[in-house]
Amino acid sequence: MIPSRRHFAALAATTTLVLIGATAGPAHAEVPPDAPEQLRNGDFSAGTSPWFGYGTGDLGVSDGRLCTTVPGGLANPWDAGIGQDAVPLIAGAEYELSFDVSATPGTALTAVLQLGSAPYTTYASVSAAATATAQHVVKTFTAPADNPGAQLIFQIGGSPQAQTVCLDNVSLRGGEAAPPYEPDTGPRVRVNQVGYLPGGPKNATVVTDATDPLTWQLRSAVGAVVASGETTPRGVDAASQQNVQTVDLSAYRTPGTGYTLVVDGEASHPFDISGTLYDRLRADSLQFFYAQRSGTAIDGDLIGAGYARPAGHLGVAPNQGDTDVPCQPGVCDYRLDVRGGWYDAGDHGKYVVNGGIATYQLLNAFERSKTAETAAGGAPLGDATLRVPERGNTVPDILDEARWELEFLLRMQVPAGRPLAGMAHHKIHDRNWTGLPLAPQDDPQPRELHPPSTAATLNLAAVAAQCARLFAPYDAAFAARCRTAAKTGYAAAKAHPAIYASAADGNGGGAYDDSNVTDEFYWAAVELWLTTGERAYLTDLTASPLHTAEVFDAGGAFGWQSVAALGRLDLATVPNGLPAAEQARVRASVTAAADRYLATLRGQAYGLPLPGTAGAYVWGGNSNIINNAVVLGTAFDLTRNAKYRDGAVQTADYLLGRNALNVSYVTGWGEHAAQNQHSRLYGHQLDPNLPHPPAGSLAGGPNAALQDPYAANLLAGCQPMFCYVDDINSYSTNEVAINWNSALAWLASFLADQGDAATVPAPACAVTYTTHGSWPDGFNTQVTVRNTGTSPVDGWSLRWAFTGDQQVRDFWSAKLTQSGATVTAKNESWNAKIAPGGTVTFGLLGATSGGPNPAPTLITLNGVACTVS
Ligand code: 9MR
Ligand code: 9MR
Repeated sequence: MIPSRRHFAALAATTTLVLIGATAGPAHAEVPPDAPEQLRNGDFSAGTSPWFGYGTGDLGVSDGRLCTTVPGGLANPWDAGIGQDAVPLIAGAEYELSFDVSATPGTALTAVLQLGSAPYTTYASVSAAATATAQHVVKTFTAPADNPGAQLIFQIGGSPQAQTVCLDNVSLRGGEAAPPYEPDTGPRVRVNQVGYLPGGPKNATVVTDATDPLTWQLRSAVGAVVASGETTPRGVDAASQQNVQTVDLSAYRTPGTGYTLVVDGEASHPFDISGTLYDRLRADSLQFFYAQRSGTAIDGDLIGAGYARPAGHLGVAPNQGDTDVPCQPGVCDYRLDVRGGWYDAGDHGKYVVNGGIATYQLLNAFERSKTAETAAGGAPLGDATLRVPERGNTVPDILDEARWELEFLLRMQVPAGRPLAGMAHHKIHDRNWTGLPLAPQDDPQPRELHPPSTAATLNLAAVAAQCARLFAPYDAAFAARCRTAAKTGYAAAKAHPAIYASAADGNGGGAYDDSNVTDEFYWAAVELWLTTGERAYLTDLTASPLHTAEVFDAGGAFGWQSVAALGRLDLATVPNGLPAAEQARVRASVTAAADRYLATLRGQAYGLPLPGTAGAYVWGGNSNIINNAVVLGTAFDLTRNAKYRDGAVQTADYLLGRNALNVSYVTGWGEHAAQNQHSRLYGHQLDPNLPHPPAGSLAGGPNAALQDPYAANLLAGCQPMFCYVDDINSYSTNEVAINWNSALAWLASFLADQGDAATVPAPACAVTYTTHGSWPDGFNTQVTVRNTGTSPVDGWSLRWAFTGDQQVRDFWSAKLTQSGATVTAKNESWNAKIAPGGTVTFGLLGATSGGPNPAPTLITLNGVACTVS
C-alpha cells in the first residue's frame, strides 16, 4: 500500500527511539513480527474508544491521532494521563510496546504498563522526551507477572507549561492471541425462559446434529413427564447457521412453574405456564423511562436505592445545561431552556426524532386501551400503576411519563420571532463524547442545540397532535398547548420542507440523520387530521404517495427514521371519518403486512418475525423485531383473529431466550438475561458500586454490522444471530435506548392484556351508535344494543371511549359514568334483560370544544366486543 501524503510526511518526520530490556526482569527474546496485538484501536481509526483520559482536556481524534491538552504545573507525571484498560499480560512472555508521540511545546512523559489499582505495580515502563515533531518509541520487555486486565497509562502531567499531547500507532505486540470467543450458550434446548401463556403458542428450538425427529418430554417442577411428542427437523437455520429442530407443545395448557423441556439428552432452562407472566413486565418496561429522566432527582424510594441520583443537567456545576443552552457556533444567537425529557440511551443526549417516536409508542399503548378489546378500559395503564412521582394525580401514569418527554419536546421548538420559528431543533447534547461511567449530574461537557430540521419538526407535530387528543379529557390547557405546537410545527415544516440533519454531526451525540421526510409529512398529517378533523390535513395525507404505498418493511415496520407505518396504523385503529371503503383498504394493508410477518416467523426456526439475513440484523434490531410484532398485535386488535395474537406472543419467546445465544435480552427477566448494557448511568460492569440497568431494560441486540470496536474485535465473522455480546463496551449490540424500551413496553402491555390467551369469544351483540345532532359545543347520540347471541343478557355494562375531549353531560334509559375518555353505560333496573334478538336503546347529550366526533369502533358488552355500525 502506498502511504497517503500525510502519513508519508509523518513517517519521514518521525525519529525512532528504541529502548531494549525491562526495568527489572529476565533477558528477553525478539518479539516475532506476527506476534498478536493486545491493544484495541491503537491507531484511533475507531475514534477515541476504548481510550480514556484523566486530568486532561477532552480526548479527540485529530488528523488520525489521539490528541488532548494537559494543564501546566501539575505536581506529578501521573496527575494526568491517557490510558487503556483490560490489557492482557502473560508472565514470561515477550512484548514490544511502541507508539508515536508528540507534544507542544514539549514535555517528558512515561508510558507505564501497570496494575490498574493500588499498589499500581509497574510491569514495564518507558520514558520519552516528546517534542513538536512526532517520534517513534519502541520498548521490548518480558512480562514479570500474569495480569489479564493490566492498564497502559501515558503519564503526561508535571510540565510547568500547558501542553497539547498527541499519540498514534500505539501497539503492544506479544504474548498469546486471545482465544476465539465462545459465548456460553447453556442448554441446547431453547425456550422462552419466562414462560408461555396457557392458551397461547408454546414453541421451542433444539440445537442438534440429528436430522431425524427426536422425542421431546415436558417435565413438571418435580420431574414428572406431563407431555411428550416428536420434534420437527428444520435443517440449518439461516441466521445462526445451526442445525436445528423445533418443538410445539402448545396443546399442553396446565398452568405451573418450573417446567423443563427435555430433548436429545438436554434439559432447557426452567419456565412457567401462566396467564399473568407479563403483568409485571408491562410495569418494568415502562419504569425504565422514569430512570432515564433528565432534570429531576430520581427517587430511590420509587425505583430502588441503587437508582437514586440528584437531578442531572439543571445548570448545577459541573453540569453546563440544560436550562440555558446556546446553539452550536454559528447556528443561532439565542439560548433555550430545554430541561427535562429522557436521556436517549447510554449517553446523555436528547434527540427529538427519537424522543418523539418513543413518546408516540407510549401514547399509542395508552390509546390502544380505547380501541382494542383485550385492553378495553385501560385499568392496568391507569393512575397508580407505575412507581412515578405523579402517581395518584388521577391521570394515567403512562400519560404522566409521556408528558415528561412531551414538555421537553415542546421546549425544543424555535420560539416565535426567531429565524425558523415553529421548527424544532434536531437535538441537544454534549459537545464531545464523554467516557463511561458518568452520572448525569457529573457531566462537565458544554451542551449545545443543533440546527432545526424538518424531520424533528414533523415528528414533534405528530406527537404533539397525539398529545392534544389524549390529554384533552385530563388537562385541557396542556392539550391546547400541544395542539398549537403541532399546528405551528406542521406549518413551519411545510414552509421549510427540506432542512436535513447532517450525518456528519455525530460528535458528542448521535447524528439521527434523515434526508427523506416524505414519511414524516405523512405521519404528521395523519395525526393532525385525527386530532383536529381539519380538511387541509386530510387533503395532505391523501395526496401523500405513502397513503397507498407499501409501508411495512420486512426488516422493521417502523423506526425513528421511517415513520410512515405509524400514520397507517393510527388511521387503521383510531376512529376517524375516512369513507368506509378507504378505511377498509387501510385496515387490509395492516393485516396484509401482518400476514407477511407471520410467514417470515414461520420460516424461522427460532420463530421471530425477521428475515434470517445479515442485513436484517442491525443496530437496535431487537426493536425492529418487536415493532413487527406490534403490527401483528394491531392486526389481532383489528380482526380478533388469534393467529396474529399468536405471532406477537411468539416474538416474545425469541426475546426471552428462544435464540441462538440462549439469552434473554430483557434485564432481570429469564434465567440467563443480559445485564451489562452500554450506559453511562448503569455502569456496574465498570464500577461495582453502580447498578445494572433496571429490570425490564431491552438490549439493542445482535448487529451483524459490528459497529463498535469491542464487538468488531471480539465477534469478527459472527453469524447474524450471534453478533451480540453482553458487555458495556459494545454500544452497537448492547446499549439501552428509549425507542427500544418503548417498543418493549407496547408489546409487554399487549401480552399482559392477553391473560390466558383463551379462545376469542364470538361477538354476541350488535350496537348502532348514532349521533343525531351536533352543534359547535355539543352533540346528541343514541345507542341501540341488540343481543345477537342465543342466551339472554341479564344486567349489562356497555363501554366505549371518546377520541378527544367529549364529555357526557346528560343521559337517559341507562346510567352513564365517564373516566378520562372512557364511558360506561349500565342498565336501569327496568331494562337489565335483553332477550336473544332483543334490543335496548339509550341516549346521551355530550359536550365538546370542537374537533372530530366519530363513532367509536370498539364497544364492549360485559367485556366482549360487539359489532358496531
Ligand atoms: O456511548 C456512545 C453511545 O451511546 C452511542 O450509541 C454510540 C454511537 O453514537 O457512541 C458511543 O460513544 C462512543 C463514540 O461513538 C466513539 N468514541 C467512544 C464513545 C464512547 O464509547
Ligand atoms: O438507534 C440508532 C441506530 O439506528 C443507528 O444505526 C445508530 C448509529 O447512528 O445510532 C443509534 O442511536 C444511538 C444514538 O446515535 C446515540 N444515542 C444512543 C443511540 C442508541 O445506540
